[in-house]
Amino acid sequence: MFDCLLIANRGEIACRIIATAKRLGIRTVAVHSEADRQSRHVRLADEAVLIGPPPARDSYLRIDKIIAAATRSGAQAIHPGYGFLAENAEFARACETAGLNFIGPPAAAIDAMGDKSRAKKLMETAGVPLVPGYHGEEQDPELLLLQAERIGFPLLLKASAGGGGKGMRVVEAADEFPAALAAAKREALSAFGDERMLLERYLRRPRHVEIQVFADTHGNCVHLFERDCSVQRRHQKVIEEAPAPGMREELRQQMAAAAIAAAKAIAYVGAGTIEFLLDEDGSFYFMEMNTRLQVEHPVTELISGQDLVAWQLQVAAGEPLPCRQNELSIAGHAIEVRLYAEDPQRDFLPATGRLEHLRLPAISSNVRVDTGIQQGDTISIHYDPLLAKLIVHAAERRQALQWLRRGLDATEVVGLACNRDFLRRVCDNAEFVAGDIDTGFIERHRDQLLSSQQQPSAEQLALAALYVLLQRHQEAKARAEQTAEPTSPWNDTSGWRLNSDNHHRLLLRDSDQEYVVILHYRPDGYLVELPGSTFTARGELTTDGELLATIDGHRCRARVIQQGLELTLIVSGETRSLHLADPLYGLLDQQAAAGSLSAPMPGKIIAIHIASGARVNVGDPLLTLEAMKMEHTINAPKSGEVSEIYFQVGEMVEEGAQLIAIASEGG
Ligand code: MV4
Repeated sequence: MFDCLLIANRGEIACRIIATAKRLGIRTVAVHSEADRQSRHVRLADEAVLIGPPPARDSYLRIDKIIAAATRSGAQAIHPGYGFLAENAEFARACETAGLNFIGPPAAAIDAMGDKSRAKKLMETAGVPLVPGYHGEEQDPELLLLQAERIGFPLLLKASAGGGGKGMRVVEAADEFPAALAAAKREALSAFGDERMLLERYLRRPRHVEIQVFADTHGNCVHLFERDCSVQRRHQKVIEEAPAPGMREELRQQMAAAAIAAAKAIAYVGAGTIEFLLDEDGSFYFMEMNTRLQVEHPVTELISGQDLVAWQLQVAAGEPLPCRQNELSIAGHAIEVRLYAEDPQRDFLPATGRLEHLRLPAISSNVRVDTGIQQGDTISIHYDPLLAKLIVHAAERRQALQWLRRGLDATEVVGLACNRDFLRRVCDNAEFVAGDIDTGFIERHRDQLLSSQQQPSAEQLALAALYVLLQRHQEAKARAEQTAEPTSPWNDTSGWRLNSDNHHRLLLRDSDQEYVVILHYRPDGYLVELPGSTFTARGELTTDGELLATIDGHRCRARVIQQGLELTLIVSGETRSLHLADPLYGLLDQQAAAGSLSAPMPGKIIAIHIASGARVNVGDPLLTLEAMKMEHTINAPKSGEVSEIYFQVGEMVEEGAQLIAIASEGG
């Protein structure tokens, strides 16, 4: 086995590989760009080598720099992970030339499967079923029409140079074919510079089911069952699971046999995945073979109990496969979701920003989290927006789905948009819950899954307002404890008054409108007044900042992250952003008539801008209060003479304390 392994990747997969290498007692070397100096994979590795500026083409794709880093660090092997150079035959060859072990298949296998039409021909020879179609070189329109009529309709026109769903056009009937062919050729020529077409029978509601295979250098090849990856968006997998819902054992064996035949046809070594289209009638067809470890490999690991990265290292070191086929079996059900930095409300545009707050679910025997990020990281446009993979496992799919819901509820990302709420909604979709999934799932349920956020509920507004007041009192209490008389009634920040309806008005805004929330202090909490509804509320902030609240007798837990005046509320599967209008909002005009000004919240007087007896005009700064880690300057709500200043600089004031009296003009 190797003594030292260089991981030519970043993010969650680099961290994941390092974890297995450490477990096997292998020293690890990370490579990183300038942008990743402080990243998690660098921190976890035993050694790290800077290989260039942030752009991948100048760092993670620089074969020369990676090989040099491996040679210099004494690594005997390089693990490419997925993406970047993982399916780059030139990189595999460069490793071998440098005397380094490339943890992956032979370069020839990468080449063979990299060319889609060559791959199809190889599969056909190996007896792997292909979608009925035509993949020939002859492109005469007349011949293609004859081929189309042989294949039957509906028919799919695919650009040979296309891939990943690009350059596909459905033709419903023969009379549409000539025009559709001409249009498809034009599109392929402009998109790929190559107008060659292949024809296939169109499967209307296929599932994407893939088989994990593993081969060693001793002629052994096994499969580790299937994964269903049908829940995709624009050909990007979002949810993967194993085993495939409703998979019959006979069909599983047929697909697995075809996958192993495919691997043997190209003398495969290492971890590989054969992707199939599974039609509604149970027929399946080769789509493509991936010659790398896939993002979604954890669901296979959880149902088989195997560590596929350990298998990769053992096979690369010349050892035989750790298991024979009859020693592998399925235990339970696993589901993986990909937490992406992208904004579902903006057509999943990749999101960038700083992870101001990040909490990922606690790991357990049912919950696994593979991530390469940590709170405080900046997510840039340089790399794939995958933040983390949440993988759950349980005896039955229904239970796994329950763990997934709880895991997503416990996922908190503040500072940039992510697809958490979208994933959480999938978990409640009836078809998904029933396991009735196919590649058209997301498109079919787009409205439900992507509906723009409704107005905040009364409960959400109350929770946000409750948090603000509890946070203020917590800060004031902490400050009061630093004074000479922490128990003085003046330091009582509960805000409760005998014989007076002491209350607080907050103005909360979301992207569409404003909400005034009035909280009336009550002996056991608050009476919350919203337009059209009032209810009781009380709560407490736990030591780790969680809000435990009881709203009209309904007890719930919420997280509120405050950055300045921006509030992010995370409660029961939903993330809600609210803006807290200036705490002085509305107070000044209320108090103007009274001619006195009281403290809008507990705080410390840090500046007094006028002297007693001075004449002031509307808007003149009077004094500045420090509260909630911010400075709030109180300006004159009316013209007049300052008749009384009740406090001095440095004094603590409680909420509601009278600060200044202004005698109106003319007495
Ligand atoms: C198909 C198909 C239906 N019929 N081929 C999309 C990209 C590439 N993976 C192959 N794809 C498809 N090929 C025939 N004959 C439907 C798709 C397809 C799809 C396949 C797998 C996963 C997601 C998909 C989303 C849309 C369309």
